[in-house]
Amino acid sequence: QSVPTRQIRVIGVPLDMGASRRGVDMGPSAMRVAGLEARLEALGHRVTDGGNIKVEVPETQAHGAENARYLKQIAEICTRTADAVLKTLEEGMTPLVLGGDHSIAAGSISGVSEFYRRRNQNIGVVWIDAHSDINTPETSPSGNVHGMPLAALLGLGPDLLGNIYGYAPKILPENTVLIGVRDIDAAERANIKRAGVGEVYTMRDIDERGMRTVIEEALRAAGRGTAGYHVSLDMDWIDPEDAPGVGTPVRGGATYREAHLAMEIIADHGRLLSFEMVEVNPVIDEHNRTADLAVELACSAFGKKIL
Ligand code: 4U7
Ligand code: MN
Ligand code: MN
Ligand code: MN
Repeated sequence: QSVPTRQIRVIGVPLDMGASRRGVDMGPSAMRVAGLEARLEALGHRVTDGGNIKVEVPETQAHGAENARYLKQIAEICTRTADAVLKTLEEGMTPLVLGGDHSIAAGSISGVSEFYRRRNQNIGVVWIDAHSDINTPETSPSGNVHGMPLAALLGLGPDLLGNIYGYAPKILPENTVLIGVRDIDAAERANIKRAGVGEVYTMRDIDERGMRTVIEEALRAAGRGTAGYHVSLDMDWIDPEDAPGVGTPVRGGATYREAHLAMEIIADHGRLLSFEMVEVNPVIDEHNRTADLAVELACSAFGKKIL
């Protein structure tokens, strides 16, 4: 089958300091073991692995303030990630970022945003997740930074994470869409309003209106007036039946086919600027099947067709 050929660079970010449950630092390895590079190359893409971003071992670090543990270290790792993503785009390649906990999105999206800012363009963000990840240190019930990246990118804070390259916000609320949410904290609801996030599609919206309608509408909002969009895929979006190996499982997620359909439609639209998959936790996975599903979904997002 022929899909538009891309040059893809894989960037691993083996970080788990943003989560309280350990193990998502092994996510990049699990997805590589599941055959990520070869399976994308089988579609006709040219894939190179850029290796992993340097991440300190948490046992060697002091976690700092309880309302945002490891924030300083995470901000540094996100800055390195942003630089790697920016460089990848400058070299004409599509970044494929492997997490790691979801705090890494503050880095990857800063890199994409900076590349297009230098060209006077904005980007959209398609955030696919059971959670809305829009807590600040002030509102977070856990102090886990992986619940904060969207707040940082939209300029609500924490500043250390939101101010990579010295400015905030990185993304516009009207071009930011949430898909698949089903577990939102009370304060996050207020933050979604305060930030003015364009469109939020809950699992109920997917149930009632169908995945096709929801994803088409979401992509339209993310793509309106932008260079295109970054897709941030938290594997806990998918139902734990099909994706048991995630840090924060929540019942009632997307089915196997709904997830593939969303990725297939993303590929059809052809406006994907960069892609990332996060929160795969091999410690609680079953024979690597969550990582394998992540690789399958990446293949669909990069143009794999059934027929
Ligand atoms: B993930 C939570 F309180 N909202 O802030 C929080 F429910 O990247 C969960 O989406 C965050 O997996 C989940 O800790 C972060 C909690
Ligand atoms: Mn290769
Ligand atoms: Mn998340
Ligand atoms: Mn999540």
